[in-house]
Amino acid sequence: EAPLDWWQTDVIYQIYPRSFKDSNGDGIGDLKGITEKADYLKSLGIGAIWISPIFKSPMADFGYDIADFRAIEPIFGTMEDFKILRDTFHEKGIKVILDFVPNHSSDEHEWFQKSVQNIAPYSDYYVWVDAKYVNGTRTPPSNWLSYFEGSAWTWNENRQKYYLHQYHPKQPDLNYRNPAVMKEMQEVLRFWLDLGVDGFRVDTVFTLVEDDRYLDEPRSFIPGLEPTNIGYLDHIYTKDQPGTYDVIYQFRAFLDEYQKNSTKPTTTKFMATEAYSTLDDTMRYYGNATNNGSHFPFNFLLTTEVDRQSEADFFKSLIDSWYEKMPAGRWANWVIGNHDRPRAATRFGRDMLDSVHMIQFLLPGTVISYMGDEIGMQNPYIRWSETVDPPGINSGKRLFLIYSRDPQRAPFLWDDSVSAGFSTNRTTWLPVHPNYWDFNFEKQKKSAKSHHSVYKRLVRLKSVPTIQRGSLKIYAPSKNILVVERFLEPNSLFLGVVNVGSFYEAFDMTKLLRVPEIKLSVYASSMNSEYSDNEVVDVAAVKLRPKA
Ligand code: TEU
Ligand code: CA
Repeated sequence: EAPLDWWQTDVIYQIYPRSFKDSNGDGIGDLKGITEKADYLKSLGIGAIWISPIFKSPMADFGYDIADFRAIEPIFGTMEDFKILRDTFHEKGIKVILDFVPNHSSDEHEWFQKSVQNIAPYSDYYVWVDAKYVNGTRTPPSNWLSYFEGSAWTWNENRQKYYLHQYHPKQPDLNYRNPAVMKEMQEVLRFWLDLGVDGFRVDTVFTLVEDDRYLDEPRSFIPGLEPTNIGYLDHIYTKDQPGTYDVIYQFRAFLDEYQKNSTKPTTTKFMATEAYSTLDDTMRYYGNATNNGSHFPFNFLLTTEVDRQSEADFFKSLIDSWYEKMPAGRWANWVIGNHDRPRAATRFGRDMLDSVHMIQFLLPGTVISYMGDEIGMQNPYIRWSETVDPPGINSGKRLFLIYSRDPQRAPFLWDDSVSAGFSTNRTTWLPVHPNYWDFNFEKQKKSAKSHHSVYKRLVRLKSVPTIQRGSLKIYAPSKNILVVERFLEPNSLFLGVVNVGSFYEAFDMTKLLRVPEIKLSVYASSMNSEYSDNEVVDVAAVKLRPKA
């Protein structure tokens, strides 16, 4: 068996840079702040950081609208600050992964400015389409919707055409039918690879290419949605189109080529793709027999499909489905949260978070963690008047709590000082969770049963051979009990037993212990587990607290 590579063994930790650590007191996190926390991250045991976009941006989508793919946004610091960050983490053996946003640029990007002026070669860098005229009135080419509410088309007087934006009007979609665009974006990859970055998280890949007949999409079967809401239509022409996969294969080929041609010995240049797609469409991002796709497409099953109400057999079939559908020879991964979804500790509850972490870490595949989940941060309530996220604002006063992503982006809770130690400024770009004085990292640091301590132990567990390459079997012996079994020949067995229900349970593990002489120890005792470490457990009646 080939030895596992870094992106298979290392835990990847996502940093949302505006909210991790503010070094200069302007209330917004920055690169120096991240560098200041390098020791914190090293002690967590993670092996790679993925930093959400840090590039020049007017911040219409808080960095996912990029005005210069090669420049650092001044709010975050300078190129010098980036190089110091890179060196600091590399010296500690931590890889640095950047966000790569190929679907769109900012409308303030030079390419778009020139495209609007119809200046060669930029005229066709974006998706420009003629208007349709209905009874003499100008209408968009199709009924396509933006992920941020309303039409995906905006009229441009100068071009006398509409341009496509699957997200914000300030995020025009790039046109991958134009080979020059692919070239440009590969050069962006080269720029950062030359600067020593280890890989990329590729943003919103399912929207890269659209059907160019610009036909209307049919209504979805989801009831009760406003006609301006993205869920109102079935995205048969704008999502996971065949051409999209070719774009991904070309990015991957570029990374592999770069690595091959590199004169210095180098570690694998990695890419993970982000797509909220059906399982079948998601799997296609891995590639096929002729082309490699991404090293892995993010697995959002534990992010979007389960919550604290889910029963054990549902967890089981969901988890099994990933391994069943994953193409042979590929590598799995598990995500429980990110800057776009309500936090794991909010969806599952803090009483269940450690169990969910245990499931995530015990499963074969790479773990990707969202900053703050290691201490069980929860979504704060953020008022309408404080809301800044476009889908929150655009969905209006009545619905913003459903669509705003601000709460999961609130600042990291470091300690009980001003603004939770995130900033010296009392005013921060998003409010600090009001419970920070009682709930923060400092407070958890010393307790062996804190979320933080459990998380740290799970990171270490991830380097155990049985967890890295043992076989997997999942059992749901009752509606409340979920068992994750990992086994490595000849006799190494790990059993993760989780009670997802709301009643105390006594669980008989005798049958599962198919290796006769086993020294049982509770590896990770969560804050609400009945056991302490190394306690001898009566295997015939393992006591399980609710959600633990
Ligand atoms: O997200 C793409 C995505 O698929 C979404 O879940 C989207 O954020 C959500 O539906 C909008 O409410 C990526 C980034 O992670 C996200 O932060 C960006 O806003 C988006 O792409 C555009 O770049
Ligand atoms: Ca697109």
